[in-house]
Amino acid sequence: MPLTYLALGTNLGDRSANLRAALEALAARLTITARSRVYETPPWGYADQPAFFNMVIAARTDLPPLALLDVLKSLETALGRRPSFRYGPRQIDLDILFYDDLVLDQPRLTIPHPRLHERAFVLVPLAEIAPDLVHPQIGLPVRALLGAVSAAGIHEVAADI
Ligand code: A4P
Ligand code: MG
Repeated sequence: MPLTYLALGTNLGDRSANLRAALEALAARLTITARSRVYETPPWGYADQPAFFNMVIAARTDLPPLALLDVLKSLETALGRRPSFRYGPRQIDLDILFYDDLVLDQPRLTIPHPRLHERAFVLVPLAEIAPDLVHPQIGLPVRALLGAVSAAGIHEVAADI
């Protein structure tokens, strides 16, 4: 079964509860094989919003990529996400980082996630569970991608999930 890596992010409401609910819903649809710890991270892209909780999971799935995206989008809605603006605050954000070593560029879905290598809030938790995973387009392992960004302000939290 294909192995996918997903990023979870939340900065509205009870952030631990949001992650807990997301993990429970994801576990009902996918086989989670690894999960990172939870990190509190300063907002990236649009600064005037609360800090995020971020984490990354690895999961096995039978769902092809677009069907997986549909599942994630419907989970976001079911978990209470309301429309916001680009890079703005959200109850829960579920992004596909990798899907095996697939490279895909479609209007609705780009894999690997096009901004993951710029984002310490993704690379810190990803490096915890997959430091040697090689980015199929960039050709570098996650630990090297992490070495090229600043992880300032990111710290692990003892989230109750
Ligand atoms: N889409 C394309 N590729 C993908 C992919 N690999 N995974 C499309 C998921 N979705 C993908 O996403 C918009 C559309 O992107 C989707 O409908 C899908 O068809 P969205 O989640 O609805 O909108 P968005 O999240 O506001 O836009 P975007 O550009 O995805 O924002 P990001 O990149 O998710 O950034 N700072 C910290 N510290 N932590 C965070 O988690 N998150 C964001 C959101 C900004 N700043 C942050 C964080
Ligand atoms: Mg998103």
